[in-house]
Amino acid sequence: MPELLSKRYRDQLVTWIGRPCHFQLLYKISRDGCSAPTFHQKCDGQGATVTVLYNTNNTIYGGYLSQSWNSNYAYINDPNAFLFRLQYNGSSNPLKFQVKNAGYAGYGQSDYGPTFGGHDIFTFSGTVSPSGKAFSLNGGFSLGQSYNLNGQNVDTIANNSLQVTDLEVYKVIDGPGQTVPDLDKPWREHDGWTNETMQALKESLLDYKPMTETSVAAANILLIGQIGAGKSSFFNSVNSIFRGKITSKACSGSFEHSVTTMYRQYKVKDFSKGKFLNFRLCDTRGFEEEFALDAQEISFILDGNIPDRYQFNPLVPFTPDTSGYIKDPNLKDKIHCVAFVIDGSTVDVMSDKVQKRMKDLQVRMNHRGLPQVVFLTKLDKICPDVNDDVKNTFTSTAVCDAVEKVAEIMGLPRAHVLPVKNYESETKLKTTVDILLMQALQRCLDFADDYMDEQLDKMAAEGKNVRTKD
Ligand SMILES: Nc1nc2c(ncn2[C@@H]2O[C@H](COP(=O)(O)OP(=O)(O)OP(=O)(O)O)[C@@H](O)[C@H]2O)c(=O)[nH]1
Ligand SMILES: [Mg+2]
Repeated sequence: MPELLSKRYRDQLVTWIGRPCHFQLLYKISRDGCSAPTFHQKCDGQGATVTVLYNTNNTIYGGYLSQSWNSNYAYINDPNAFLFRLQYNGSSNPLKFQVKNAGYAGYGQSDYGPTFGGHDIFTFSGTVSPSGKAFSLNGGFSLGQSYNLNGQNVDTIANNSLQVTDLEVYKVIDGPGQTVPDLDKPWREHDGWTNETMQALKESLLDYKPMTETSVAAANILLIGQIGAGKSSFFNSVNSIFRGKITSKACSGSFEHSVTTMYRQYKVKDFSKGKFLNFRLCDTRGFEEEFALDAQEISFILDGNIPDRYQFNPLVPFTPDTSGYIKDPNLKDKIHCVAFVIDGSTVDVMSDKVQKRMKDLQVRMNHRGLPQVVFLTKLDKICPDVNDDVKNTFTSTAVCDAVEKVAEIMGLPRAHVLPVKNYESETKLKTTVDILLMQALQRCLDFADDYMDEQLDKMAAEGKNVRTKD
């Protein structure tokens, strides 16, 4: 069971403690059970310790004592003690709160978990069973009793929440320790954020061609999802990259009903080379809480029956009698990869209705063997660090959590959930934003290739000679 305290936060604690030291894990509720007797058995008499709580808001806070824990119903006198916050709502945001009543720095009682002040932080008493992955600790806060809060309060330090995924107690050992694995390392491998990476991605997309054995000139990627999720913005963003400046060809915005009412198979033109790229981004009407996209209509889109620029009409769904119906679509007309566009800032509040709607659509896609990915948008809204700099995407715990949650909801592997940040208020292109967008697109095209390959095999098995090679 891994230690959760990252290198960055260990370094911060060492700075605050003020002498070279390192940390050895003594007690961890997710490993040892959340039980006061166990805590005392493992931590009493161990000298200086640091207690760290990880709450479900992605906030990390706790306290340091230079004196040992005890089970004697006795306050611990410690002028060196301090409380701290390391991370707030997923973002690194360290603050230290020095003890003001040293005589009440900590409190040792056999039936209490770690307790600081009188009682600024009282973690739990007795035994607490986990519910799911979290523990609802049964203690309480009285922050400010024995520690100086410097204008902060229980909300800004701890979200007033003792709902934790873990609580760890580390022994503080003098002297530098062995190198700790860097937990700040990205949660997903990526190729870096340099201009060269960006150029390489651009080149590779410019060079992209669907497999030559197919008659398909351009891979079709369907953008689908709730209204306002950022489908049209995704096309605009990709288009901007190849245009060389921010453009907004597809209407985007926030309205009660879908801004996009027409099915559009957008092509992207590279202005430096004056050529079109070999993929199309197919923009659809967004679905709403009360308005379901007609599932049959989606099937027609997937199968290539619906023409470019078809005007959706919620009152009259598309049928084979609708003008423009493409009767015998072939592989080039079909969708080759589906990208669910999901607003990362609303993942936590996604209604059951919307989830069900997406599941229903997935059934149709699975039936066709269509690869599916998620473009997780509006990352800037879920993590202030990402808002500051998109470079922080793959080290942000908030983004990592959102990716995990979406993967679970959609029943897709985590690697299929691709975080992106669309251009929305920017006036200039940014290398980092370009990289994230193009990486997502590249993944989609890889999946589209796999799908086309599979279709060729299938047709070959059915006796249709479609491959020109092999
Ligand atoms: N902060 C932020 N805003 C975004 C992002 N992507 C899109 N938006 C904003 O979200 C709003 C909706 O975006 P659209 O691209 O119109 O969404 P859509 O999915 O096409 O919506 P419909 O066509 O109405 O179904 C716009 O105001 C965008 O500027 C993003 O990554 N970050
Ligand atoms: Mg739209």
